[in-house]
Amino acid sequence: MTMPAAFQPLNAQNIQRALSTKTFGRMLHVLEEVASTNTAAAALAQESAPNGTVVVAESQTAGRGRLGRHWHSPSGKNLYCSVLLRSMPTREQQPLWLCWIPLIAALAISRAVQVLTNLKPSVKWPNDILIGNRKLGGVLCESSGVGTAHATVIVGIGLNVNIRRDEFPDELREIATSLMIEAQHPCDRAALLAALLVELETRCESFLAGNHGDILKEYMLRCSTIGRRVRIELAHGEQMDGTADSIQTDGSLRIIRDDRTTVDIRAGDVIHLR
Ligand code: BT5
Repeated sequence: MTMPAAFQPLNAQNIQRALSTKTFGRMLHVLEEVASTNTAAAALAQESAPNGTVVVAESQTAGRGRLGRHWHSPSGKNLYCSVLLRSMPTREQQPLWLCWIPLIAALAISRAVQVLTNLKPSVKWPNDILIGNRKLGGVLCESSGVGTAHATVIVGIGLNVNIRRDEFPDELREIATSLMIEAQHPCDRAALLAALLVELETRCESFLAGNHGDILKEYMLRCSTIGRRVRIELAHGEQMDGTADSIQTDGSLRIIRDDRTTVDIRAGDVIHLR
């Protein structure tokens, strides 16, 4: 008896069979265990790996989020992958590109999930993927050589796929979710990764071709932060409360504070207040 696709270990053949991209995932490294797929992708970048190289692993021993936070990465259940981007806009456009890549990745993930499961995840600014108020996935982008001809960005994606609620550690059980929990059936990770890569590739190409307005529009429609009362946690432990108004063309989040002053946030953690 063959194992249902949803429970099969990841393998390069299954992923590439499902792939409809031009470049992303055509060079593919499938690993059993790795410290972090972002670190593995960075090492490959040093060895001149091509644009669109993907590293995916069954488990991570040191999966990380932003600001060095831990990313829970148990074996055989979820997706942990990194995409190496070498395509860059002009030097002047690079800062804008770097601001938008994590937002574009969050959009691509949400869209791929919707295509495969009919669930409709939202994005929480800047780069969390949510179902309801629970976190389904996250994005960690790391760049190097910015401003030079050798700039690279590694887009790291963690997505909870077939993990059950009782398999989350206590601290995540109430704030995280997975596709299996939400859709009530397991999902084929190879198909999901292939869908995610085509959604990411299309949006990256579109943005690099100058269609910033389309991405902004799509992001605004997906973003559950807009219109919410939020608390922004800035560096150095500072906090700011207000209402999230809109996303600006540079990808920043516009907050209207209670005294009606406006602030554009470029980096920070957002808490959706009830
Ligand atoms: C993120 O960070 O959300 C980015 C996560 C990126 C992970 C991928 S996996 C592949 C690639 N390789 C890596 O090493 N990393 C990337 P942040 O916004 O800082 O959120 C981190 C917080 O999310 C943690 O402090 C926990 O509260 C929560 N968290 C940790 N693991 C989680 C999980 N599996 N599901 C949902 N929430 C989780």
